[in-house]
Amino acid sequence: MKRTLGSLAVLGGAPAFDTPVVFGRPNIGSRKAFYDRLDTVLDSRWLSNGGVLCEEFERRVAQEAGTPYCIATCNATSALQLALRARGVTGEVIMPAFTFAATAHALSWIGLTPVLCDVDPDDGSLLLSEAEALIGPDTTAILGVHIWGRPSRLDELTTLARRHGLALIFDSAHAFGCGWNGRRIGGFGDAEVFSFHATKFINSFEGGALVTADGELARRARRMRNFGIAGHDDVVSVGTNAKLHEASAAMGLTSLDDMDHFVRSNRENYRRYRDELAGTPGLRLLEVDEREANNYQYVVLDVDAARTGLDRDDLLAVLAAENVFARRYFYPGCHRMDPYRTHRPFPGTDSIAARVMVLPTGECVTADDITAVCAIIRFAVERGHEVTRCLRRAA
Ligand code: T4K
Repeated sequence: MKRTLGSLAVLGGAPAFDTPVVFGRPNIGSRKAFYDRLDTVLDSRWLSNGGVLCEEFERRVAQEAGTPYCIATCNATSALQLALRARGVTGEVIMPAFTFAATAHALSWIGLTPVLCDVDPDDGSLLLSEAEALIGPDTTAILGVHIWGRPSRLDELTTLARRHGLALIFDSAHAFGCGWNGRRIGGFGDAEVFSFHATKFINSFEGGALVTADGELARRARRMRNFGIAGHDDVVSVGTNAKLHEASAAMGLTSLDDMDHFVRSNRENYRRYRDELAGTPGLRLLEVDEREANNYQYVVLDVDAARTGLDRDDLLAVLAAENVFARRYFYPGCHRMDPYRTHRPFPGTDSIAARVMVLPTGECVTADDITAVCAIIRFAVERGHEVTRCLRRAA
């Protein structure tokens, strides 16, 4: 328990945790189920190229997402590119500046131009009026992002895209298992893309999936995933290698087996953080709208430095010294990254990117860990101005 400023590890005290408490530690699921699946794969000597586990994974992802078609891929970045290519997107694509670099990279890497749009500083969702103003003669698509699994103004974006005849793709990397108004994320727009990277709610080590209700788009994307080959050796389109191999599918299936348990434990962690931090001035845990279903993979803490006296980065440093590794998700916004730098102002993105952090959660984080982490956060924030002064003096 921290009772004096000097007891904070960042100011010379002993760290609260011997073993690091880390954001992004994957949930693993049943090792036995995983090893059994791997044995099946090895016995079959069919390791990739649309193996039985990959096909089973696709069926189960489609079922969870409530979509008729699923194409599993080696990661979400490739799945985004397949979706864009298969939908025939060209020229400019409007996307939020507040996202991981992969959203913009997916576009640039295949010769599309990301047109960055500012976001609502409260929840990180695309600013609709600005998005509409950015539509020009070369715009062919909008790429929405369900940041932290929070549905991205789905109804409004659907209307906007329809009104302007634009394709609508969703980067749903964070949003597997999430929903909006009784519908699963996965069934919106022309296509949606999930990530199954190790840090995601469901993981296949690395992996992704494109889901869609458009059979023709799905057929094209499936072909492009495998070098544009139709049948055995007939190359009928450009393509890439974006296949999900069987070991990854084995992990993805094992992770899916425990999906309900992962949501429950994530939700318990979220509620514990919320209760522990409730009433601390200047701190706000991002809430889930009652129209949403969420996987609770991201516990997002918003730090209002004007009220706490301690800004987000200093709070991160305080926690890191205690062996608690929270993360800035996402910083600094694509508009401040070298490949996408622009001189237009992005006040919403700048604001939220400076304020939020994601806290450690998942099955590796215990209830006692959360109680202890929150005690450190409360103490540091209650003495925020003094902590800041000490940190500046020490620098
Ligand atoms: N769109 C959005 C909105 C995304 O956030 C992402 C990816 C994509 C698209 C593209 O999806 P993929 O193509 O990756 O499927 C990670 C991931 O590599 C990336 O998938 C993810 N988003 C991005 C936000 O984060 P880093 O740079 O944060 O990873 P790293 O190594 O710093 O790890 C983060 C935390 O997780 C650390 O605290 C360590 C912990 N960790 C990580 C791994 C990999 C573990 O404990 N175990 C692990 O195995 O990139």
